[in-house]
Amino acid sequence: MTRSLTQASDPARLEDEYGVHNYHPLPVVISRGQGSWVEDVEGRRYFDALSAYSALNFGHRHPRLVAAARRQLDRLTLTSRAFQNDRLGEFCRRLAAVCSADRVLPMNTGAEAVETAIKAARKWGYEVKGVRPGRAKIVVCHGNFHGRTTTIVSFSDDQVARSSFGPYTPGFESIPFGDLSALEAALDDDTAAFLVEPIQGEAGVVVPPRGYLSEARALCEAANVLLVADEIQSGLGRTGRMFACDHENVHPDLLLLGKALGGGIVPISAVVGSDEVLGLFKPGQHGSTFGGNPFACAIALEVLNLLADKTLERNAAELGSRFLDSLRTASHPAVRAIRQRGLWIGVDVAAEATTARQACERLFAAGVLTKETQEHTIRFAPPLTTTSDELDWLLERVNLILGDL
Ligand code: PXG
Repeated sequence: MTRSLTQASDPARLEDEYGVHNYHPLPVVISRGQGSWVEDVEGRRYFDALSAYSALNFGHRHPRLVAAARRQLDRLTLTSRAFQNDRLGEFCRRLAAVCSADRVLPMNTGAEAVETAIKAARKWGYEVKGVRPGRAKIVVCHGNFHGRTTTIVSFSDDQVARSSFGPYTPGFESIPFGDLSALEAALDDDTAAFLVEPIQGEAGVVVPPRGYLSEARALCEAANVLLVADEIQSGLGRTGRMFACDHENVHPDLLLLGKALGGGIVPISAVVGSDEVLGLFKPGQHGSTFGGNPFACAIALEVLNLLADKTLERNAAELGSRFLDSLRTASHPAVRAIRQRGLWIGVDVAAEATTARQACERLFAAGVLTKETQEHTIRFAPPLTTTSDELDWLLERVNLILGDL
């Protein structure tokens, strides 16, 4: 066999040899997916307990999403924004209604939605609030994860994500997450926005103290500062409510969505907000070749249809509490802490017992795919479509492995 033929039959080696090593994946090569399950190239089945960090909230290849994609493939896929298309308006109308907002600005990736919100907030700061030219400040939180562009890593405190990528974009002040006095002290006449994840995902599913979001909302209002909620990972049913902000009845000025909005089929993100802020953009001031394309909009519309009757939210809330109860009851000695909101669970393992990476490798060997976040947190985010029987199957394996660490 020639060298190139050997390589062509080994996708893991091809990725290793020709791809860039900016990830450290588990050693599994997935070739099929359906619902909560995936299959590797050798035919082994695994439960997908990560759901592409919430991008697969509806599982793999949900039949209604695949059907919506097929219908749209047969009609129209891309126009650019040089012309209008017959799906974008309806998508904006429906998403604005779901978010009780006026306008929707569609982009593609989560990082682009965050960048868009930064631009929108600064523009509002200068043109509406009256921030001094060139002085707009955005307050963010320690432990944040908002994406990987040069501006976004500028206000990350994760050294792996940021070092060697300077010079860094100025205009951000970072304060402790969950600390209202720090927030109050940071808000001033030059502050355009407070950008926050209502629950910090990459930090380890960190849930702020009760009342934090509603108090933050009040502080922002008092200081004439926009509250920008990054719900790219927490939104669209994941936490047992449509948005994580709903747990405190908080309505942000700008809401950022991504991941699950594309139904696990396409990247589509959005900035959703008021006319006062998003109405400031004029032609030429922002855009994206693929943003608002009819293919992605058609799928996102079906995503909103899937969420409309709240069954999936309720399922996430119910199965999530069962997940928590099961782990609490088992009381594994190697488990230090469990944080849960809906089907989003962070489990801290004791440093002397194992690392989260090793625990994920053990789970993988038992047929459960998930991924560590930080050194000692295992993050579980099963699809919101997970059935009761599937959850039992999953919990049996998870308890077995956690009990054995
Ligand atoms: N905001 C939040 C809260 C996120 O979790 C982003 C923004 C950025 O989204 P995009 O679509 O630009 O990746 C995220 C992303 C990864 C990775 O592989 C990203 C996330 C979680 C885990 C891994 O870069 N979240």
